Amino acid sequence: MCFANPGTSEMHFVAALDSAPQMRAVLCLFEGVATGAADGYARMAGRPAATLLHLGPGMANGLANLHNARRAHSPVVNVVGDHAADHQKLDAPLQSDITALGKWLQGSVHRPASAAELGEAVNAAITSATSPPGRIATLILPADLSWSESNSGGAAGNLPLTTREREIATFVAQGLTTREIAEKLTVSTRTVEGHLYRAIQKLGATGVAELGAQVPGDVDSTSAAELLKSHGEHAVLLLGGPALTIEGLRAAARISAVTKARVLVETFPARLARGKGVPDIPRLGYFAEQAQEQLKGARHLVLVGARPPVTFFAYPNMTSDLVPAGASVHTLTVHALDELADRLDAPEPSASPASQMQLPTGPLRTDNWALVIGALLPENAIISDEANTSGLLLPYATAASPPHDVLTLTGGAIGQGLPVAVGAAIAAPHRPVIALQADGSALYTISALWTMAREQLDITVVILNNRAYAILQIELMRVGASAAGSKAQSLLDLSNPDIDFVAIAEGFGVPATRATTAEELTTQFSTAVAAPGPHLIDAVMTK
Ligand SMILES: Cc1ncc(C[n+]2csc(CCOP(=O)(O)OP(=O)(O)O)c2C)c(N)n1
Ligand SMILES: [Mg+2]
Repeated sequence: MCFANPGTSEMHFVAALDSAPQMRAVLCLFEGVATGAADGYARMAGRPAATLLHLGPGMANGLANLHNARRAHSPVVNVVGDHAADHQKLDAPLQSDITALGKWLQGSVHRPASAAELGEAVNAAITSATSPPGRIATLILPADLSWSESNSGGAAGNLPLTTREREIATFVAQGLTTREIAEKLTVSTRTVEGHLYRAIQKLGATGVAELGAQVPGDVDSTSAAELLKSHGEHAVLLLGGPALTIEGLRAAARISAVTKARVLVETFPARLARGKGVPDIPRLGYFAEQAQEQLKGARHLVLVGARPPVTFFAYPNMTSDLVPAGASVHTLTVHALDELADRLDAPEPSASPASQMQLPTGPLRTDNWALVIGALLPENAIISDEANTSGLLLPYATAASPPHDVLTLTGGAIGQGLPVAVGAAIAAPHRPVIALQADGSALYTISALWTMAREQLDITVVILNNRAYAILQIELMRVGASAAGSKAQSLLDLSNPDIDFVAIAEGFGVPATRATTAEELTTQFSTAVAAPGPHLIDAVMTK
């Protein structure tokens, strides 16, 4: 899978796509759409997509969503063209430091010096991107590599791993035995050994070991069980990343039920399982006061796939570190969670008591639109959630909806929601994707609509149109800035002129309607979800 916005230096790559039938290429009209789509793809498929970006400036346009992808631990392989080696020293107009951009993402940078090194560099980039927990690899390809001969001749050491070989090599590196892997994948141990043999031939044994640089836990399930038995009421389990599957959430709910430990989900998860039958575990609040309240009195904080909590921003007279003073912080690996629940003899959680939402009526407001979505969410949906201030009620509204996945804004760089929806829809073509998208953030990467139309992706976009950067209006008060005048307000207001999302969507080839009441949203959302292809609803909120 390749999300592309190419230029002259990538023309050979573009031309070669027709001889690689196994690679799908999707055109994105802005690099931030390509990189966000690669993030969404990785979150749903669990494997990397490539982006194709035009030198440093192209990559720079895609950086904000690569930053979100990094925070989501999404594996991504950026393929970035560069000038031919001889041309680089001339400081031609597009010349820039691409390596610095790759490093800025705290990822790996691979720059093969000759065509002979190409196979190895590609393999190293994929290996690096997919090393748990997932990172951004940048492969810089000088244009002349495309027109010089490769003498690598497909030597075993240069061949990329197949998905299965990579999966198995990763399990091995994580310490699983051949038998355990065979059971996990429901194949024979001989099959596992065969794949492993070929992976070792390709990567060497050290390469295989490096695949699994696992985040270590500093408590095991035995000591965590002791800790929670005696200090449960003063302990908080903070879940993140790979712990947010149905299995992880169920295990955490079981642990909480027998130990009285509180359980919270990190504020902005990359992918969170939710809905009927999935324990409805609250997320750590965005505002410091909320988070402090949720963590109050905790003497032990057990992190499972999550980072130690900090506030989003610094505020005057407020602490930035959310770990309660004096609390000890422990880390537990995600796969020890089930073990811990079993060790505690914790019974299976009872079915979630939440009941399906009733459809609201009246003018659309921040506090009723989400009930419509909650009541009508289709089976097996994927929600790309960039609803921002309009989304406060969403978790409540969807707790009893059919089981679904929620993808949130992991790195705070807005403009992620529509591109992530594109990637998710491509990774999971049989699942309906619902993009709940605040107006201001939508506009950063609005051209994602065109890719949705061109690829006929099954996405329903609901624009939460409050004609404002509402969060910044709130933040303006919170930072204690003195009474803001009209000039300050004008920077946070999106009216005058009002933005016509219906016209914009239609211009990009996406059928669109406008809803101003809950009844209209109900009808339009049901119709949009039932019909194939993309649709947009401009849900205009009453002030
Ligand atoms: C890349 C990037 N640019 C700017 C910001 C600052 N910022 C945070 S929220 C926001 C406005 C969000 O407005 P909207 O998407 O309409 O959501 P609302 O607050 O109205 O719910 C801005 C500009 C950011 N977080 N990321
Ligand atoms: Mg807004």
